[in-house]
Amino acid sequence: MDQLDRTVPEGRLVARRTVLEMGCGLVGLGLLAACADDDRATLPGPTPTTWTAPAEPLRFPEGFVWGSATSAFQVEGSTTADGRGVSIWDTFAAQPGRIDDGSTGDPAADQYRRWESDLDLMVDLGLQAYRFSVAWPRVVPAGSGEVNQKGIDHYRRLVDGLLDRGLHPAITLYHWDLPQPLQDAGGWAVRDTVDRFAEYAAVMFEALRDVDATWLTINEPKTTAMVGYAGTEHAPAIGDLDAGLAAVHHQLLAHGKAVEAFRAVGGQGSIGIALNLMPVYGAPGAEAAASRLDAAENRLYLDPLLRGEYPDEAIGSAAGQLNADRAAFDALVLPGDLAAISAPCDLLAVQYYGVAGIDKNGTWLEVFPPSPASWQQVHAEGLYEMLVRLTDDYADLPPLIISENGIPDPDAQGQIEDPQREEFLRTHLQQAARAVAEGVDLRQYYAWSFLDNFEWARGMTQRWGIVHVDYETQRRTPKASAQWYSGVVKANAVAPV
Ligand code: IFM
Repeated sequence: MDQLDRTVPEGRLVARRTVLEMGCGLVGLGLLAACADDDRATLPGPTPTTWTAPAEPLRFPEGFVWGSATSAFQVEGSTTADGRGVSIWDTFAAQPGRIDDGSTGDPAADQYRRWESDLDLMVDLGLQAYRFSVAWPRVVPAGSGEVNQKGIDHYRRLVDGLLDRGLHPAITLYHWDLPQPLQDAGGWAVRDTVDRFAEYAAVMFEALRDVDATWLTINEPKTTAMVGYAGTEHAPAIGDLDAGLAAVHHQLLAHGKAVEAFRAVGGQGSIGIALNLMPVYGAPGAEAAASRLDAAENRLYLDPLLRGEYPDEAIGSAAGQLNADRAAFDALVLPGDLAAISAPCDLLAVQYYGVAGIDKNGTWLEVFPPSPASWQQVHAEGLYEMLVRLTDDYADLPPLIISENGIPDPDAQGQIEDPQREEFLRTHLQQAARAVAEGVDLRQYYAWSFLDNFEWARGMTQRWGIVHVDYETQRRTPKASAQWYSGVVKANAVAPV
């Protein structure tokens, strides 16, 4: 059970991962009502559908790219090798009680040393692309200033290894491992970090200028802001909602400045940001609260990126809103910021795990069965709804990719036979294919995750891989879902059961 985040004032809404991971504890304390069966029965839920998967396989467009994803801190290990600096996750994981099993980023899945055989395994499985992240502290160990050539060389070798094997690189620049010296100076709560990120991004664009890669600037700015700054369950564990909102703006601005640097370098490939998005369903009478929660969970990120404005509804004291200091947030947004944030991108990356429910008092509800990750309410059709909604609501929407989608094994030992994951992936891919058939421009899909790995506060106790990792030996064994996924990639289609 997660620790309760007592630093977030009562009545304030924090992000879905914090609230839902704390959910059981709060229910126990009588502060958060889980949805009773009665509630579930009366919830309007998603738009009623008569859709059922057809008997024939659902095909994806020619040229659709199929891959799997990881991130540096979760798989690399070797946290002190070759001049790597310290990240906020090294610091956080070293603090007693932060990580369920006391594990750290070392050795994780040891991919810093085993990357070649991991790429070979991707080829064996017929994958076409690999989404990984660059560890900022390997490239700029202090976060600013001196560049570490050994760090760059590692990622150059990894990218060349991908290209040699005919695999497409999808490269995330920031997947939560902020260099500790930048956090010591305020981290994402301060504006200076925006420029440090743009400098680091430019170093990577220059180093891989010739590579036709898919670049993702920031991974899930919401999770960093709401779980690491507003909450305390992730690094850097600040516990201040206003700092969380500052982290939202500064990460979005950092994305915008990185896009600017990408265009200036003239790098090949395409660039976008990875947002974790979730449909929000309101209980009867909770339509307004649901709309406000949607603003806080989705539009707070989508609107500045795609419309050049923040939604009015996200911040305030009504049910569903982020109860932060609106004037303080507005003061962070300087002239030119929104133009930078909304500079056109080549793609938008959607990370889809599930949905949220809310009642009229602002209490989050369990409207669909959770996975073993208590924050994840599984509802495949929500993916279809989100993809269609993006397409309908945003006139300037670039092509979409799904950069993460997955589910954990039922227990810490993990399993090779993983029918739940196969079912999860199949139903979600059916909904993705359905959206494509209705005109959604979806280009790539990445299952989360390629390997079992370090699942943040859950440490090594929650396994999300399509490939099992024996942490004693680091032996990799593809799970049944990986074999099944391999068939999907080969067919470029998802078949019914
Ligand atoms: O493991 C994480 C990943 O780092 C970011 N998105 C959600 C995944 C599952 O929690």
